[in-house]
Amino acid sequence: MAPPTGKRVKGVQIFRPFVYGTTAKPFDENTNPKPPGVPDDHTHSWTVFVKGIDDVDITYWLRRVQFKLHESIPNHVRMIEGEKGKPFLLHETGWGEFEIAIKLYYVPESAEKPQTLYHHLRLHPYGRTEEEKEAMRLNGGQVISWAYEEQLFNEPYEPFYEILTSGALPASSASSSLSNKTGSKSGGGGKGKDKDHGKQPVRSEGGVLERSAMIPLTNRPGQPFSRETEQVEIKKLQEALVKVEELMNRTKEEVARKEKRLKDLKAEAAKA
Ligand code: SLL
Repeated sequence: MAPPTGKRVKGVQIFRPFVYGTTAKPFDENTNPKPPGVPDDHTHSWTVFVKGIDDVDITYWLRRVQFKLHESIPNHVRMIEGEKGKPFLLHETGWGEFEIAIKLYYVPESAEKPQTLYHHLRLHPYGRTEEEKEAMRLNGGQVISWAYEEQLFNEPYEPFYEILTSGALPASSASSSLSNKTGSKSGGGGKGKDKDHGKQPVRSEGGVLERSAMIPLTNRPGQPFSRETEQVEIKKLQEALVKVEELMNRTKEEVARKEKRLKDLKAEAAKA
């Protein structure tokens, strides 16, 4: 970790979205033939990754990623160095599921300590219903287990703030009517803002641009994290809330009925 330089930008929190997870595919003579040298007991090829939403570059804040695999795998601790514009990924083959420790190493300017995420490698779809299982399948029988996450940088050092917020867009495109304010979360008291230097990143075709903190507007195959998904989730939560309220009301009525019955019984007992 490099010594921090400059001052922290007070009251500012900057978040950068990213996706991590695994994609697995069973070996199959036609669709996914087993490469030579792969042990007989291996049933799947799989990939674990960390990448930007819509594949935007994230190497300007994330320098390297360490994937710690199951100890049965030769060389089970793997370090992947960031290459600009490319996802951090690792291809493997195997037979079993296990938990992968994903350790994120930030760029030295951030002066941030590494952080570890845990992700379960899924080779087989799971779910309570066939529908849920099917939702984990992508074209060609791939099993996906992906998660959306936001990396939060709280009061970044000035030089890192510059790195985080510069270069998102060519200045000329900043005036488009499609422009959309970059994602930001305010710090305590609500005074902080991620202004991205006043640039207004433009979202095109529901996609996002390099260094932006925006989420795509719509889903596409292989890109399930979007405002659209968010709206669907919000709707589900609202519907669930209505159900919970219904249930609560019914329970309250039931309690009231029982209390009345108890009172009646007591009154009867007192008379007798
Ligand atoms: C299980 N607890 O029993 C887990 C362990 C280990 C998976 C899974 C080995 C690959 C290799 C492999 O797939 N290990 O030898 O390269 O399901």
